[in-house]
Amino acid sequence: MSKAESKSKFLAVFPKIVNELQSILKSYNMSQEAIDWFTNNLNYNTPGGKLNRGLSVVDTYVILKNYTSINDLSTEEYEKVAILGWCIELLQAYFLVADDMMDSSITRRGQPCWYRVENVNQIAINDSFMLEASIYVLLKNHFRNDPYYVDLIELFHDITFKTELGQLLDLITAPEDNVNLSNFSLDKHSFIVIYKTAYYSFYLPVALAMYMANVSNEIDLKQAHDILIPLGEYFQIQDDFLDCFGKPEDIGKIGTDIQDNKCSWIINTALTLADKEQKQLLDNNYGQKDAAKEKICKDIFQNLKIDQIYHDYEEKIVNELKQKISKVDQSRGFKSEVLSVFLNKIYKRKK
Ligand code: GPP
Ligand code: MG
Ligand code: MG
Ligand code: MG
Repeated sequence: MSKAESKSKFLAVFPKIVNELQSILKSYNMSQEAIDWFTNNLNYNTPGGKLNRGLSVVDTYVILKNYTSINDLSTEEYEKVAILGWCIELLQAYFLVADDMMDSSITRRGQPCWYRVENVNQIAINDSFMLEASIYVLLKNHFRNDPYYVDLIELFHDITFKTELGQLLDLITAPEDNVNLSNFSLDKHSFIVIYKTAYYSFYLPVALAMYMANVSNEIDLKQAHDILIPLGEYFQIQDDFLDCFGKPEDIGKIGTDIQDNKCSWIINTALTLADKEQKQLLDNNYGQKDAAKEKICKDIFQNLKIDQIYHDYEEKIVNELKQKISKVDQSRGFKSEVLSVFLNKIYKRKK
């Protein structure tokens, strides 16, 4: 099955999920207006992205079950694993609706951020909570009778908490009113991105599929974790790179990291290379809501050849990850292919 086909098969499950969630509101006698609002929230914020995380749950499950393709799954089995995939997409939707408010972002996935849509505004806060709560409704409806039900719930709770810790660090390291680049470091950056991105984007999809495929020995979960966390760190470094050097039409969003005073990989790398004069310029221009000042920072990044350093970093980390993947112990049923598929999906990504 081609990539496009597996994406459309996955997308075809989403309207069923929307129906299922709508029926709960109906059973509470919610007004049609409330049902419509919730439906819009779900449709606007959940399916419009790359769906990498959700699709990875399905792909990982297929590999762990030794199936040759998605077509080997029965309809019920496919829907069940796809629902688990959609649960991550709902988690992601919840994070992004909230993150865009916190980051004062303008666009997401090529459309205005939800809080900027007419009449939404601060209601987006409650909408983000409802996206999160929907995860547990779906888990209860579809997994309550499975022996790993509690594992799934605990995993979602644990990873959500870790992501919120990462978001906290991200925000308090980038206060809007107090730009102080000496607060930043590459070590701090690494810590932030592991918590805010790597856990939910990389470890979570694989761990979910492992529970459902019953390949969830603690040793195997740790093997997956120990490769997926550095892989997720690499992914967020790509996100930081694309925020500054990517094209909005490719990435579907307008970069805000420089104006938002973010402790990104770009500024941290630049600070390790800048001379006194460049450091002074960065101090005076980074982290301010001013396009001309943003441009001065970007010019310094160009002069320091940050793009070349990024490409070198990418080759180095990918080789290290390949080495690690080649050493995975597959004797209990875990498969290193799960990890190499992930790596191939993100290598040299432009969006
Ligand atoms: C994205 O980082 C961070 C998250 C999606 C985690 C948000 C967590 C919450 C608890 C709300 P980012 O701001 O760099 O992403 P983007 O560049 O896509 O806005
Ligand atoms: Mg953010
Ligand atoms: Mg953001
Ligand atoms: Mg970013």
